[in-house]
Amino acid sequence: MNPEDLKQKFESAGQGHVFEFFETLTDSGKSDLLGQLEQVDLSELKALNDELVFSGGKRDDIDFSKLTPAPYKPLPADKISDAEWSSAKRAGEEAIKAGRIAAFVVAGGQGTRLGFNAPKGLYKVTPVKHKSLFQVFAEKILSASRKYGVGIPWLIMTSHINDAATRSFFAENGFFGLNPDDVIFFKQGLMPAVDASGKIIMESKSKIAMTPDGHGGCLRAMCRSGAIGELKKRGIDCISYFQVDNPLVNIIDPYFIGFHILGGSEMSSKMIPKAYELEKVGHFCLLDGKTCVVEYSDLPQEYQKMRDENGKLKFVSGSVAIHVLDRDFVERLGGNASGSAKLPFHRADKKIPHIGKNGEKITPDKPNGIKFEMFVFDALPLAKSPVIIEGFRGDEFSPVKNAEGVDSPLTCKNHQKQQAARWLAKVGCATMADSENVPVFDMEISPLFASNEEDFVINWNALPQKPEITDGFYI
Ligand code: UD2
Repeated sequence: MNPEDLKQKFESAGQGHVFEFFETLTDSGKSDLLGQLEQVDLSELKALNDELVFSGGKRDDIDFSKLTPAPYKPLPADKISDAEWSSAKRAGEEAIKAGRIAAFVVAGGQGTRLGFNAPKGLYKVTPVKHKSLFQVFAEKILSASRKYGVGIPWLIMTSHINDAATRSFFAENGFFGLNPDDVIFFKQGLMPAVDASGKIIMESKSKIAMTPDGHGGCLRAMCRSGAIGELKKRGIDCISYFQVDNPLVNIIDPYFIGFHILGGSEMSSKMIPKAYELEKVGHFCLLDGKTCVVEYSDLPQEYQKMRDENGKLKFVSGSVAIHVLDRDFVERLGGNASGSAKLPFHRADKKIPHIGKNGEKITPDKPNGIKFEMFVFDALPLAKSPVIIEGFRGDEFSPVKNAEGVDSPLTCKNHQKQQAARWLAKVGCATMADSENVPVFDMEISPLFASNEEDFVINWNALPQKPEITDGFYI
């Protein structure tokens, strides 16, 4: 677009200040700024300002008293002998073998909260071999691909901050044995950040402040980037979604995929009973007959702590960000089809570096700006027949989020050791544990040996000679 027209457009939208330093810029500065401005959807921004900035942006649209817990399929005592769970497994395995499944990780974040200044997926998490999160996921996918004799593409959503470093990491590590053609990277979208009066923040004279559009941005990024088209070409119709911070995730889970398919669901989720009242996870609820997730930060504490008549937590279903999404559903929500519902945005108040009146750089020490993010779980109320199944925490969820305390590298390492000890106990190998029930030995089971308990038992029993279990045990 011609610069004058663009300027006119921004002025009419009350955002003309982005051109304040335009005449002082070099030719390349001018073209950088114009290129950025062309990407901004001013009518979307106006709607977001009206809804989230001028109104304060609180979720007062929810009538919490109308919330009820969402129904889910509880875990049976034994999945293998349960008729419903085993028929789901059969359906899931059929779909995997038929090449209908892709894995998908949202990995736009950095490891900043861990004091690790790189893409979070590079963070080393395993107890013995110190494998990175990405290596663990790659090996889980490779192991499923070998087991079912089928290629399983892996979509990786990066952000403008970590895309190059993520791609180099995979290249330097030979894609951890995966076929590079099956690893599909794409970048998530960006949204302009605004100040309290809804004005776009200038990061420098030639740059507006743009921030990632949240993990919910993956729906439109999958469409824009061509990743969805690639899946279609390969005959894939189910996408197994997970977060980069959870090495315990069971990425290719035939039970989960089977329940999704048999339930005719467009989006399915795993629930894990909350470990404690105020655990920082979303809550699966029903609101006006629709399944939804209400984030811990939106749900008043009295509801997070509420007990039923048996003294059990009423809103017990924790959302741990593990979903299966239908490809057509992603395309409907993330594509350009007019008339189809889109994900809502949420507001997050952040410290955003910017320039002052004379173009000087300012690094704020308290939140000065507002970023707009979408959350993937907001797709649930828009999905046909959503299915929720219970997962077992010890085999599904131990995120690495904080440098210390809960959800830290130490708790995650301990959970991996406990998982290994549990699986070993199933084959009759006892291991010693401390008073907190954490194995005293460091031990690690490679996903390439087995990435779930059932496979572990089969593969262990098939070993002609069983290895000795000592400190540093690795199989
Ligand atoms: C998320 C969920 C929470 C619970 C918890 C489980 C939200 C708002 N909350 O909390 O309900 O399920 O996870 O661990 O999601 N990401 C991107 N791009 C973005 C933002 C995030 O790729 O713009 C990725 C990020 O790399 C990570 C995931 O999304 O894999 C979760 O992001 P987070 O760490 O901000 O979410 P958290 O821990 O607040």
